[in-house]
Amino acid sequence: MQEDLISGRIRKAPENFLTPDGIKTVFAEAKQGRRNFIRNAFAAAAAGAAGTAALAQGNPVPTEGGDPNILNLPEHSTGLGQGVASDGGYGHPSKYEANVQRRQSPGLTQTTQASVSFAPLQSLFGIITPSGLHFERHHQGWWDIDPSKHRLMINGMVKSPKVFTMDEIMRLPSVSRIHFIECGANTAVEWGNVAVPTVQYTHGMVSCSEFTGVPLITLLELAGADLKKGKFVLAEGADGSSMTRTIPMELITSGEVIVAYGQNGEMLRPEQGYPLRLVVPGVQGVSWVKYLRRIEVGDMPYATKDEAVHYIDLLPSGQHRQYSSIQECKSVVTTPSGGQVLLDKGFYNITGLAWSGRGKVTRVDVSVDGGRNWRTARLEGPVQRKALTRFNIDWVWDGKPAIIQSRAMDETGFVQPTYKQLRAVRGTRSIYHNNAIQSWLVQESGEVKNVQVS
Ligand SMILES: Nc1nc2c(c(=O)[nH]1)N[C@H]1C(S)=C(S)[C@@H](COP(=O)(O)O)O[C@H]1N2
Ligand SMILES: [Mo]
Repeated sequence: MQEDLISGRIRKAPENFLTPDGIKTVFAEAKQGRRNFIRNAFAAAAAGAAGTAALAQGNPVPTEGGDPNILNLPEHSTGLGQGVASDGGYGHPSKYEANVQRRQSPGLTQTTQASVSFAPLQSLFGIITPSGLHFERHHQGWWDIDPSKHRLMINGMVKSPKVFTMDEIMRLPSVSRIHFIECGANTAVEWGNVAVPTVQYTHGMVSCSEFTGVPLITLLELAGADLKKGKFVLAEGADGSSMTRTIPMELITSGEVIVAYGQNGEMLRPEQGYPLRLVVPGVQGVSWVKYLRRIEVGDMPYATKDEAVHYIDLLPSGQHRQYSSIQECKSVVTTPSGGQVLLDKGFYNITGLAWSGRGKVTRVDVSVDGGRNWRTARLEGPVQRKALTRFNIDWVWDGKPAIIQSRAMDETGFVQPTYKQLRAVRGTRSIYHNNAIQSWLVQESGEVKNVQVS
């Protein structure tokens, strides 16, 4: 847990580049309310061995009070660097970024074969999730399927049922689009109360990629699907979970649903459904069937296990709501966020992510006083439909406790609800579709905590 908190520290602040021991010291100092650690650390280094070394090299600049890291020429400025492909022909992140990992949640039952990992949102920039950090949700484990043997069958209400090979699919006209995918259970553990410490675990079941593939409508037309009577399709995966989901035909005829093989410029990762997955923009993750092997055209919803008894919402009336699959407008501040530490008073860039399953995010407001006052954040463009949208806003921290929140709006006029508003409609016993406003408490020590404001 301690390690998780450390990995969630403020990016771009100097402590992010300290050794794990150094980070622990900063953490302890912040707890005691002392925030001058960095200055002390530099002073100590300058007065110590590093300072003397600089003088011994005949460096004319006095090092007293100076920073040896700028005064001394490091080995990488004087020696020969590594040659190409010495990393094995496929590049990896810097070893100094080893803490940036997808992780299992401390808020969920730990099993021997974990089925969920969370993306480290606190460490990511912009809107694209690096493929190796994409969250994972496997109902029956993941596979690395041989693409030469993978097939996609189109059957049901079609003139000529078809079986496609990967080669056949990849010859067809393709599109590339940036979309978010969010598991319907993202933020589920917060329904009752604050449950986990960091944004990785509260919101890390959302990711965003550029997907490349063939619009499903193209394949349906090739098979001569009956687009008048065919009101729904069933999508089926090739893994042992027999993942099956009903998709309404309107989403497909609009051209939005893609049979994707590409992710962020390369083939899908095995964890994301290599070699073929369904991309259903705006709809909860479970409908994005991985290892896609069959599409059946039908005239009514299929009521499969994954939609009749799973992925349903228990309402306060005791009734279950089915097929509530659109991911409504939502946002979260990723820095400062739970587990991070502000090292001193002064300027900070508050940054976060917003998204809506109904189209474009049009506005994000940010509060630093628990929702009493709001300022409108800057959206980093171009804002795309059904994609993560990055927002930023300036903030000068006065060193007093602050509660940071973000509230997103989308092009339908929907405003992200408070917990009070959400619970009034949904109660507290749901699992799925929690899009309430998230609050982070910045304490006087600079430590940031997950809290709920009703
Ligand atoms: N074939 C198959 N497709 C699947 C799943 C699965 O277990 N098997 N999990 C679903 C769920 S619940 C989610 S949230 C997303 C997760 O996608 P990811 O692992 O690429 O993040 O895939 C969906 N598609
Ligand atoms: Mo999911």
